[in-house]
Amino acid sequence: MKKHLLPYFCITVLVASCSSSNAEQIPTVKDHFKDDFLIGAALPVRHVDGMDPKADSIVTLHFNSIVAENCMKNEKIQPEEGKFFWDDADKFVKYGEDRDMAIIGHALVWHSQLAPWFTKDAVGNEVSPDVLKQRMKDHIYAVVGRYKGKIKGWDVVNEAIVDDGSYRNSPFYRILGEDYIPLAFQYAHEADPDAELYINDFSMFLPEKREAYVKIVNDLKKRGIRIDGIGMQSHIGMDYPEFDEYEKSIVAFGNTGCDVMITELDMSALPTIEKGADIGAIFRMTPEERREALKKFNVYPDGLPEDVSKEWNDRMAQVFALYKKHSDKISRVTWWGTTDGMSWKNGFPIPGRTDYPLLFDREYNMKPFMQKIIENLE
Ligand code: 9MR
Repeated sequence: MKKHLLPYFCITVLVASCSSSNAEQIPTVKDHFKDDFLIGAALPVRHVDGMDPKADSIVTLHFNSIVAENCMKNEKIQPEEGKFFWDDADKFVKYGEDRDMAIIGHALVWHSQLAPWFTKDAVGNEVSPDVLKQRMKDHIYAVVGRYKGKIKGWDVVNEAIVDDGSYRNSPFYRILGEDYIPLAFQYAHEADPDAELYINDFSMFLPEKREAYVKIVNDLKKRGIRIDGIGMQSHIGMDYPEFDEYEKSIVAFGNTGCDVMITELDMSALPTIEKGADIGAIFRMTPEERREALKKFNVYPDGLPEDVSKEWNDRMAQVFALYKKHSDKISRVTWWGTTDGMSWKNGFPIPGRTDYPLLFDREYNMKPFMQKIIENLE
């Protein structure tokens, strides 16, 4: 850490571990960007349960938006037909309400973490279009309805398009075709007419995905169906995306009239194995391949070397300069987690890696690039 940043770091830790009463006296990330965009974090259940008090202090101090990392996903919230598990989602929403945060719901219609019963009949065949429509409607009405007026916006459809720009061959697409997207948005709007509604995906910097989403969004708008935001997940790496492609997507999405949201930001400091965020990649390797890959690609198990840390921080500073440049289009920047130790990236695409992708390190220190930004040293 640079010497001139040390006093700030000490104050942050002090304030973060005390009451929030002196929080206004130091620069915070959310205050720094208050005229630009919301600053969010994805929260796991253990955070909301109070099992990580230091992370709790950080989130309370520096963030003004939260999103449910897992607890609102289909398999968690309706594991069996008609049997809902609300405890974790209720606690998550209360956490955000208590702190007056913009609460984001994630995700209503997604092929992954989908309860096995949802698209199947009693003997395991895919259900008819009418049955799936009814199940989608019931699910969305129940979940969105329960938190009506409390959730600012929902990721309604997640990861609908694959890298070549075509529709993902998900059960939703197989059974209902392209119509499943407008239907999901329609049901969500009916369930809470005031909630914002978003479409969300990874690798949004790819020209093929850019084009596909601009078309989907324009089609929805032409049909008079509400859509407020396009979520660019932004699970990025040291060697991707190229900034000009990333910027082209921000501009193209902004030009649809929707808000652009950076919804799941993290940047792996490790060699890239898999550019997307398709969790299935983990299971495509045999245990032997995984062991080999771990040896080869888990390159900083004991800490990030100074030069790599500098490179990571320099690149993140550029990423935030890009967001700032387009703050007229970007309404929220959400990190997919708080501290490096709790990131999903430690397990993707090989379990057992030690990665450094988030805004705070394993000792709860803010990364230097952001300290410089909020202290106006950049
Ligand atoms: O961070 C989430 C991780 O804890 C889960 O195991 C994983 C399962 O699919 O989902 C992660 O979050 C994903 C998000 O919901 C959608 N975009 C990709 C994210 C990273 O996989």
